[in-house]
Amino acid sequence: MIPSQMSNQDLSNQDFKQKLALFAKRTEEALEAWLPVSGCGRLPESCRYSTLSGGKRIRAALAQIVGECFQKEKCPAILRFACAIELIHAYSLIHDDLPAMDNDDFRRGKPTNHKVFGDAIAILAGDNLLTTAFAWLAKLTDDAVAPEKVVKMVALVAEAAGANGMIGGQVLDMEAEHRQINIDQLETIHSLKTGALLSAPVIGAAILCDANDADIKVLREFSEKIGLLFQIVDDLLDVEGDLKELGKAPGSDQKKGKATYPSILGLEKTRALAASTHAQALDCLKSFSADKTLLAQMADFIYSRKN
Ligand code: GRG
Repeated sequence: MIPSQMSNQDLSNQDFKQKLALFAKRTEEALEAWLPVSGCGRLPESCRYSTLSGGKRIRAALAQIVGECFQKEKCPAILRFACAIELIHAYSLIHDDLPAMDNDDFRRGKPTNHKVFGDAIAILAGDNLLTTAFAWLAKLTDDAVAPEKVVKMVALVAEAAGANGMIGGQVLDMEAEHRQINIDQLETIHSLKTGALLSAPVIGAAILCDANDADIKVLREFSEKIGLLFQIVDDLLDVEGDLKELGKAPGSDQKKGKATYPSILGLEKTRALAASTHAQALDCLKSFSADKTLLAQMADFIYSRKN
C-alpha cells in the first residue's frame, strides 16, 4: 500500500495491532466462558470447534472500537453484543462450507465443521449458533440495557442476518455462479452477504452508546465502505494471497465460477477500486463527532490485510 494513502495514524499501526489482539482476546475469553461445554450429544463440541477456532474477530472488534470512540470500552453490553455477532458469523461460515454450498474442506487452517462432525451436526451447530445469538441479545437486559433498546438490537441483527442481508446475499451469490453479472450486481451481492454483518456491529454498538443520529449516519456510511473494501480485498487475496497466510487455498472463487472484482474489472482496476474505497471510508469519518482514530485504523487494517 502507498503510505500516503493511509490514514495519518500509520505510525501507531503496531499499537493498533495490539489493540485488535486485545479486543480479540476479550472476545475469545467471553465466548469460551459463555458457550456451553456440555449438552446434547456432540452439539456443544461442534459449536465450540467453529466458534473458538481463531479468526480475525473483525466484527467483534468493530463493536468494541465504536464503544471506545464513545468512551464506553468497559461496557459489558458491547462485549455481549459483539459475541452474539461472532456467533452469527461462525454459523454462516459453517453453513457456507457445507457440500450443498461452497463445499470447502478447510477454514481458518483447520478442517471444516462438517468434515469433523458430519453434515447433519454441522447444520445443527450452525442453527444452534444463530439461535443462541438471539438468546444472548435478549440477555442484554442483564447488562442494564433498556428493553426498548434490546428490541432495537434484535431487529437490527435480524435484518442484517436475514433475507435482506446476509442470507439474501448468499442466495444471490449462489444464483450468480457460472453466470455473467455486472459490477452493480456484484456490489449488491457483497453489500448483503458480507457488508450487512460488518455494518451491524458498528451501528448496534453506536445505539448501545446512545450515539446521536448524525454520528449513526456517519457510521452507517463508513461501515458500508469498509464492508465493500473488505470484499474487494477478499477477492484480491483469492487471486494474490498465499495458502499459509489465508488458512485456505487461494483461487477458490475462480474454481467455483464466482464473479469477483478481479474477474469483472481485472487486477489493476480492482486494486485502484480498493484504494479509492479505502479513501472514501476515511473521508466518511470527517464529520464524526467522537474520536475517529481507531475507526480510521480499522479501515487501514482492512485495506492492508493478508488474510
Ligand atoms: C450460509 C447464510 C449463509 C451465509 C454465508 C459470510 C458468508 C455468507 C459466507 C462466507 C464466505 C466468504 C468467504 C465470504 C467472503 C467474505 C467473508 C465473510 C469472509 C470470512 O470472514 P472473515 O475474513 O473470517 O472475517 P474470520 O475467519 O477472520 O472470522
